[in-house]
Amino acid sequence: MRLVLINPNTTASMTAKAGAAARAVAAAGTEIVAINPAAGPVSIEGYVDEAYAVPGLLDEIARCERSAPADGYIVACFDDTGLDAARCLARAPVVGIGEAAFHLASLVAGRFSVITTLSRSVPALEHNLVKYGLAARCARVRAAEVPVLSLEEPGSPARARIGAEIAAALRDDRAEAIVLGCAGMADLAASLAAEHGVPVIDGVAAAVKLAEALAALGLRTARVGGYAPPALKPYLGRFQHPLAT
Ligand code: 5HY
Repeated sequence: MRLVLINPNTTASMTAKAGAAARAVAAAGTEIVAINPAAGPVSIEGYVDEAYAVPGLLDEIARCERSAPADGYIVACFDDTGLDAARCLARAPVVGIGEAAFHLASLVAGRFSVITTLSRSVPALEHNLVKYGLAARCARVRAAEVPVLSLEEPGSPARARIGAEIAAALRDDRAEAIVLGCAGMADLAASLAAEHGVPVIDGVAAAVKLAEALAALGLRTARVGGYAPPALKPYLGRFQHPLAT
């Protein structure tokens, strides 16, 4: 099976990191292809970055669907940026790393806390938890106050700040598990779990296993209702309809 992981931001080192984290857990017969758009924000921190990342994400999905459709797609941004629109374009299942992580956390703990990067990213994650029906299982969405790209800098204080928030979550939130709220944290899950003695869920790994499961079960996104393919129509200005040939 072939899974395409799309990092919606344009930082290649994050794409490579997410691809490595995906390959580390992929089944023997699963090929992981990790890509990112050439245009768009270098990191997604809040609503405006999210909005400007979506066209690039959808263009990558549409390109894959035209040239080499995947057996599953992974949106490797913890906000699940553009996830619903991506499901309208792809025949195969599309799994967001945020949604995947929340669901797996709910299977191993009664209460979990999320540690994301900046405070401006928190409301979008809280909204997603309500949308996915898991808000009652999440004790709190915390921000370590680390910029997304600081996770790419060797020697940055990011890991220490994430660790401090984990300790606070276990102490103050009664959290029983931790969800890492950024694709750029994918390489930290195992060491943080060992350090803190609780399950620490990385959304990239969670999404790979859920995408494999959906593909193996032959489950594809429903083509009726909200995820029906978009009607062809003119798009004036800089954007082209993703299904226009
Ligand atoms: C992510 N931003 O996973 C999110 C996390 C965040 O560029 N990749 C990003 O901070 O919202």
